[in-house]
Amino acid sequence: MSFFKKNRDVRLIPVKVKSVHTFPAETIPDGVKMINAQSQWDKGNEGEGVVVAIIDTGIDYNHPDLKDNIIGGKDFTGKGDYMDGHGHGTHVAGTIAATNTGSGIVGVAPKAKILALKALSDDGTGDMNWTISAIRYAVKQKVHVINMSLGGQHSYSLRKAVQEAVAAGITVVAAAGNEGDGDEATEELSYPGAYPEVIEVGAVDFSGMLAEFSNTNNEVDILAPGVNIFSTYPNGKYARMDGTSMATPHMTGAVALLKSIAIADYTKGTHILDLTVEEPVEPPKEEPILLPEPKPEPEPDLEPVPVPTPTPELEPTPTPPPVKPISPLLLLRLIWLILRKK
Ligand SMILES: [Ca+2]
Ligand SMILES: [Ca+2]
Ligand SMILES: [Ca+2]
Repeated sequence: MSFFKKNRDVRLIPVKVKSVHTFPAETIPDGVKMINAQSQWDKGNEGEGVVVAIIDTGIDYNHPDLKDNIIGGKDFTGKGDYMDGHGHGTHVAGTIAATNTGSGIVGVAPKAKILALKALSDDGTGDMNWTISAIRYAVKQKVHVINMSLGGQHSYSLRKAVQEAVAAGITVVAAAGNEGDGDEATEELSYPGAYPEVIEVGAVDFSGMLAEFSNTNNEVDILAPGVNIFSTYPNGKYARMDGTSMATPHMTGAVALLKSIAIADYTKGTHILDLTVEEPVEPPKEEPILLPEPKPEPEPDLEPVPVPTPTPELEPTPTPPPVKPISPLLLLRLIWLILRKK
């Protein structure tokens, strides 16, 4: 692709900086309002105990609205420091976990902690290997969620790293990409977003309309606000930006809130598994019970034929078949319901 620099094969999902602001009084951004994050805060859940790795251009770790939530970081680009010299990673971080301490903005999960992994240079491009190394590092650090507002072409090693993260129990959230043509019937694919293992996030505006730039494909799982998003920006500033990059951290913050509930329950250790059904379940009426075909008894003196094992190491990953006809808008409604309702 011609817009890739030299042999840089990953890039952030391009964004438009629409305006830059100095410090506001504590503000809940419209996107955070739209997904009803407040409904979780009201129940005392602000993402406590959850660690989110943000693989991006780094983060301004001195930003007053972020510094208390950044527990560390690592540079994979050779810069030697995970400071954000671009602005993209800092903006993403604010949507996830800007602190609620009386000024600036509030992120979706204002008590979640951030691990800042710089895998894109200050010009917004990066080697695929930097991203893969960052994913592996996040797995070693046992983070709970990974946010990747970046994308590129399919790479077997990238998918393998994502699969390792998912196998380790980490939720991976990635941007759909901004190559959309405004037509939901045509596919635009960016990776890791389009891998079935990740939660792929497209962008809507504040009225819930799909953003024209948002990639569409059968692996998109959810739509979140990604137009005119207000968040943190380097040097203690704030900016409005557009992109599926901005939608993705709304979902990541929501995942952090949901994981926080699970972690709290687990840590307390007082929950007893109880599958009691309060309402008596109507027994099925005349429906015959369908039993699986009984397996034929194997001949005792025949060696079982070994099932040939697939060799995934050698095969390029095939394009996943379209299996999910569920409308992304329906899914957005679902996450709204989860966050809004008790
Ligand atoms: Ca704040
Ligand atoms: Ca399309
Ligand atoms: Ca997906």
